[in-house]
Amino acid sequence: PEQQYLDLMRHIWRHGSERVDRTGIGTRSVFGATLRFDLSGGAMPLLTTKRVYWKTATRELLWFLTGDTNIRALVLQGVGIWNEWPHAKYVRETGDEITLDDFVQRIADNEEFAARWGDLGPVYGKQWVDWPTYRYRKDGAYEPGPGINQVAEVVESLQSNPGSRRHIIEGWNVAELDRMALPPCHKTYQFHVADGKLNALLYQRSCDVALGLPFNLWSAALLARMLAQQVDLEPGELVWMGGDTHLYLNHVHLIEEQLEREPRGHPRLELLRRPETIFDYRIEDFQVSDYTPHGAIKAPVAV
Ligand code: THF
Repeated sequence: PEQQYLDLMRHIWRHGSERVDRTGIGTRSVFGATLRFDLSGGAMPLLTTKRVYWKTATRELLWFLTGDTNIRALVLQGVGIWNEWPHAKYVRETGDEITLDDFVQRIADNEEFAARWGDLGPVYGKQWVDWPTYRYRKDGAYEPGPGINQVAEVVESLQSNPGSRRHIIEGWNVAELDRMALPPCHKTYQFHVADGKLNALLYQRSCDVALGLPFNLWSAALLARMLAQQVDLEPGELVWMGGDTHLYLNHVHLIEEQLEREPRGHPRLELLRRPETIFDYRIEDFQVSDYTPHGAIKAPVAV
């Protein structure tokens, strides 16, 4: 299964179109790609050709499920993957040339500072569990309505109407894109029940194959596992689809090193507890076994 990832990486590196992207770094890119992973028996799309920090990705997913969009909660858990965006915004808007490390320290130490500068806007967490609504009054004016918890609704629909073709969690709230630090990359999740199994599909509009995709695959599979547990289904297949699927040119050392490596075994995930709801999982509930990856490969994230 990991070979699919390596093949995609190799294909983009060899045949992708070179283009200048939003970040100015430059990418090689293909448009449209699909990967499929069997999740049965506890199998997970956790790459072994480099160490993937699955606990970091798990903490991020649990953070999404709380509805939080401020990086402080992640920072306090030692998770740094969202720090670059608020830091860049802070420097841009204040002219204060503070380093990333100092900025992050201030987010941790100062709750008020974090409230002012640590928020990413209405990104994944907000849209997943509290998608804003409005309702029309009799006079034709409209007013705010109750938020929609898409995740809770999918749990409910998987239970009450498993055959539905509408088990969807959507991050792409068109009306709010301009307030997000970054419009969602992993924007649409769809779930599907067949033969007692829960299948999941993730559509990602834009994908950083070297740095982001290992996280995105893990998180999508993890969400599928959690949902399956909550609704008493066996995990089925994860289908991943990418729109602009790219490699950053400054990831060349990572790409060349990783493509030399051979996959090592088949990591598995066990859920140690069955929490009351999809919102009650904790990091200790997840146990990975048979994971003996090659070493991590550091690379800078494009902001
Ligand atoms: N923007 C870009 N350019 N790439 C992305 O992968 C990406 N994301 C999120 C939003 N915008 C993105 C942020 N997610 C890492 C991993 C995921 C991220 C951002 C950064 C990262 O640096 N990973 C390193 C270190 C991990 C660690 O320090 O814990 C790694 O080696 O995996 C994709 O959704």
